[in-house]
Order: sequence, then structure tokens, then C-alpha cells
Amino acid sequence: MLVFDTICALATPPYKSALATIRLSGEKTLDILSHIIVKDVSQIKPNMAYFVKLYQDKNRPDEMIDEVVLTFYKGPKSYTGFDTVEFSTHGSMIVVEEVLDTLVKYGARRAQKGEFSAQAYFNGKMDLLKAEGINDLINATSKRAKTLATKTLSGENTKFAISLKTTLLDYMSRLEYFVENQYDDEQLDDYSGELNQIGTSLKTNILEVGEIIEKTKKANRQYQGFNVAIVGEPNVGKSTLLNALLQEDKAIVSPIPGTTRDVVEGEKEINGLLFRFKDTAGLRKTDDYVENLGIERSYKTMEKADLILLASDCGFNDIDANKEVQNIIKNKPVIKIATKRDINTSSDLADISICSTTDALHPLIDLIMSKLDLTQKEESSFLGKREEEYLERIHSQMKQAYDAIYDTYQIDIVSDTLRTAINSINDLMGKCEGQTMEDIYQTLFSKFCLGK
Ligand SMILES: Nc1nc2c(ncn2[C@@H]2O[C@H](COP(=O)(O)OP(=O)(O)OP(=O)(O)O)[C@@H](O)[C@H]2O)c(=O)[nH]1
Ligand SMILES: [Mg+2]
Repeated sequence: MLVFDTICALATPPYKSALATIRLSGEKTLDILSHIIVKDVSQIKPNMAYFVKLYQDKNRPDEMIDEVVLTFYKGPKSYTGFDTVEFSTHGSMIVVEEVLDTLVKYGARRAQKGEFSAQAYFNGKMDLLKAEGINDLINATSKRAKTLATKTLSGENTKFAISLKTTLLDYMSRLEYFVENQYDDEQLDDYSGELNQIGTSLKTNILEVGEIIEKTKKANRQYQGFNVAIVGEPNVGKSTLLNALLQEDKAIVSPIPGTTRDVVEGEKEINGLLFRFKDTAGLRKTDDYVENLGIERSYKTMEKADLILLASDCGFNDIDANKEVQNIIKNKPVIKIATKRDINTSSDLADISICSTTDALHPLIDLIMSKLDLTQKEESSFLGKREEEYLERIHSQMKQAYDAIYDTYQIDIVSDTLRTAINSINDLMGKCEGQTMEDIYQTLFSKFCLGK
């Protein structure tokens, strides 16, 4: 992949639609344009829309491809930093393919996924935190996920990373002053005082990064959404509960125990968050081969769940005696639901008692929100697993530097560990020293959409 090739791609979904947007970006953009429109390209002003006829060859007006609206963004004031043109064509895939073939004929190359963002990154138009924020926004599947992704675009994450880097650089330069003067007796008294001061400030920085990591973890969980398993013995009303939560007739309900065999799942946005509810086969001892396969899936679904709704219509004694269930739920949030409140007395062991066929489920939803620690909207300027991993790395390197101050009083060790932390901050922002463009593209931008 050569980032600085002139590239083209469809930027809207590849289906028949009213309009389609095609992007062309790179140094040859205007040259390519000069072959396919009659208008003199030197007269085309940036950021203005032009209604033009697009030709396979402007000298052969019988071969018009489409009438389009084109907008020209002059580099470096464009998304990619290169001259860029966006064509808004009629949304036929035949038209789109013809435009792309024509752009390729005059020197463009079909872009790979995320290559426009890669151009922007390598052209210094944005750092990785911003590029990933844009991708997170495109992939958001709930209102909350969208809000979290938008927050990462504000640039607060980059500001924080730069300010932390500046602080650590300041500590390093103060330490290096002492390294240079360490044999000067007059300086020795100041030595431990200065080191202590740096240690105290570093501790505050470590706490701050720790808090940011916690917020990032919460934001990541909220961005991904939550897997909620509905589990219990047969016929207790699990499928009825799934249908009530989804407000949809998704799973088969019947009075015959063992009705649900496979995992039945559905997504629902609640309070702006995405929940994936999974109804499972009722847990019981049985000789039925297929039902046992379903029960195995129930256990696997429980293992992967973020929250378990444990349903029972006759107290929880039997399910509490099920060692396999207890083993899985001991480290997970669980809500014990007494079902069929209209015909049964609730158990003392239940967290909530419901009738899925008639009750409004708000109390259960409130309980789900509090069990998953979702009652407060967490703000985070960082989002994404890569960010979380780098922040943890930086955090542990800062802690190593702190420990080195008090364990060894060895300035060079403190200074070295701070330097490693600074390198990790650079990597977090996307400096990625020692990595080739291809490595960076493969690990990051190849996950983006085509045309982005
Ligand atoms: N009275 C009453 N009946 C209910 C309630 N919830 C479910 N039922 C009934 O209980 C029976 C079993 O419901 P399901 O939802 O199929 O139970 P399940 O736990 O999914 O059962 P399996 O799939 O066999 O494990 C059906 O006849 C439902 O109509 C309730 O709140 N009140
Ligand atoms: Mg069922």
C-alpha cells in the first residue's frame, strides 16, 4: 500500500439508492478530473458544489457517465490533506462502477478500507486518537455509543496525552540536571528534596491516569453494549420475559417444559444503551440428546454474559443447589427474578418479582441498570481497547518510575522508566516509532470502512 497514491472509492453503502458519493484523493486528483469534465479545472473553486456532466473521456461527449454534483477540497485543507473531490452521482451501482473504472483509467487506484483516514493520519491532519474516534462514531450501535465516540473527537484525549508527556519530560529534565551535577557536594542536599517533590507530583499523575483508565473501561463496556443471559429451569417464563423485554414476539412460548432448545437472542436499546438479551434452554437433567445440547449452550451463554437474569417460579432452592450454575455466577452480576407473580407467591431469595405478561418492566430495567453500574452517565475522553491497553502500559511504567524513586534513589533508572512511559504516550497518539506505514495501516486503518 502506498499512502500517497491517488485513491478512489465509493463512500456510501454499495446498494441501489437515490445518490452515491465517490471520493477521489491524492496529488493527481485535478489532473484526473481534467480528463472527465468539460469545465476548465483551474476555474473550480474549493468548497463549492458544481453540477457537471461526467464523461469517460471529455473529448467523446457521446460517452457521458452521469450528471453529478462535485465538490473540490483543496489540500491541505481537506480531510486527507490532499486535493480531494467528492462526486455525488445517481445511486446505481452500474454508474458507480463506471465512475470508479474511469478514475482508475486516468491514474487513480481503488482505495483499501480506511485508506482516506490513513492519508489524513500520515499527512499529519489528525492523530490516531482522532482517526479511531471517527471510526468509533461510524460503528456506534446505540445513542450512548455515539455520544462516547463524539466525545473522543473533541481532542481532549490528545490534550491530556500531550500535557502528561510535557509533565513527564519536565521531571526527566530536572532529574538529568542532577545526573550532570551528582558529584557536586553542594547539590547533594537538594538531591533528595527534588526527588521527593517529583515523587509526590508523579503520584498525583499516577492517580489521575488510574481514574482515566477506569472511565475508559466503563466507556468501552458501554460502547460495546451488554450481553444479558436469561437462565433458569424449564417452563419458568424465560422466553416470555425475553419477548416482554424486546417488546417483540421473538421466542416460542408454550406450557410444555423444554420448549426452547437453542439460544434465542435479540437486541434492544434501553436508556440509550445496547442490550443483547439471550433466552436459553431450561436447565434440567434429561436423557433427550438435543435438549442436552441446548443446555450446554445455556451454560456457555451464561459464561459469556455480562449479567445473568436467573428466573424461577418456585423459589431458588433447586437452582442454588446446581453447582455448575453457582460456579459460573459467583463472579458475575446476577438478578434473581421470581416469575409469574400473578399466580405464585414470591420467594425471599428473589431480588424482584414480576409477571411478564402484564407488568411494566421498568423496575426490572432499573435493577439491570444498577447491577451493571449504569445509573450515572460516565464521561470519558478515551475510547477503545487500544487506548485502554496503552493507558494501562503508561500507568504501570509511571508506577515503576515512582517505585524506582523510593526503592533505589537511582536517578538514571527513574529517568529511563519515565522515558519508556513517554514513548508509550507517543505510541498512544500514533507516533508508532519503529513501525512501518504498512504495520500501522494493517493494525489500525484496515478495520475502517471502505471510502473512509
Ligand atoms: N400466569 C403466568 N404465566 C406465565 C408468565 N410467564 C410465562 N407464563 C407461562 O408459562 C409457560 C412457560 O413460559 P415460557 O416463557 O415458554 O417458559 P420458558 O422458561 O421459556 O420454558 P422453556 O423454554 O421450556 O425452558 C407459558 O405457558 C407462559 O404463558 C406469567 O408471568 N404469568
Ligand atoms: Mg423458553
